Amino acid sequence: MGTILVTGSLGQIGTELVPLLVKKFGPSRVIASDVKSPNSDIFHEIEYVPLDVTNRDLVASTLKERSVTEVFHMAGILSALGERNPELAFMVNSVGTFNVLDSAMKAGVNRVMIPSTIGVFGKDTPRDNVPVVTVTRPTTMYGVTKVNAELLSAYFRSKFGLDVRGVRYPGIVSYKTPPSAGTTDYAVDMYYHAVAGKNYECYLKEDAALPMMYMPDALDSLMKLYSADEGRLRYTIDYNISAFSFDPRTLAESIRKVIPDFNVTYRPDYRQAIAETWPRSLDSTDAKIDWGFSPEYDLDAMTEDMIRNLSEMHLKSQPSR
Ligand code: AKB
Repeated sequence: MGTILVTGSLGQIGTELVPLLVKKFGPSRVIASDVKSPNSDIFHEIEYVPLDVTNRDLVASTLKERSVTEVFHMAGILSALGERNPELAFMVNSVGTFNVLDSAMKAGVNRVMIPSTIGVFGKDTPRDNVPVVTVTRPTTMYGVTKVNAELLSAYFRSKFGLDVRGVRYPGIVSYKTPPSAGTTDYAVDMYYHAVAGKNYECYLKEDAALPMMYMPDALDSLMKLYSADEGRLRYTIDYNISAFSFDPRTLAESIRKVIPDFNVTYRPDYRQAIAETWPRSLDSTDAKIDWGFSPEYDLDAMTEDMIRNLSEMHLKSQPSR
């Protein structure tokens, strides 16, 4: 049994994926990495290596020297930051993904997991119930780099037999990392504000509906796909998955069922233009058929869980009297 390397361990998904892998496979098998150093001792049980995925030699030597057999390549620049810094998005998402795939193939890695995104879609894609195979002509740098990652993954799989798997994630809602660089992060931010007793000014329009999912379902899906029988997989990293769709107005209504006086105002910015190029809903049927995708949380169940967990975190962060 070899080593599992996680890139981007300090990001939204990486932060929760690493402990899950440690629980499942044991601390000796998991190595966490990120371009940044962790602030606290969050990975105390396991080895942490600094890893900039744009550094090809470093990626190659890390895989070889640590006898890596599986990679969860979670390092990535999200849509909003990608528009502010396109070169960084290209370097991390396109060059970084090539470095990981090429090094994995040369090091004889057994399996590489890479997340894709609804960002691969664009204005020419149908808006509703979008299938896996459709028009993918994005207009954001994030989308361009992620289409590139999808094509590279399919290339390494068909040309070299590298087992590469992944899903097109919708917006992911979670409470463990603060909202940061994504367009769908408004949803996380709305919960943070509601629990802190603050109103929220939303940067998307109230009717900007997008496909979404709660983090426990996002992680469960990734692990289901990881364990699936390779022979059943018809796609590479382009499996559509989504639990539900909502717009900011519907999310605010769901939050008001728990926090009745919560209020949201709307001031759309450049992120509204990004959201307008993404579908309202996805067809996840292929993921269900091929590897049993079955999300558990609906919108209100997610809201209850988010508010309970964020309230506990909020209470802990208050100075004691
Ligand atoms: C983003 O908003 O950039 C991401 C995504 C949908 O891939 N959450």
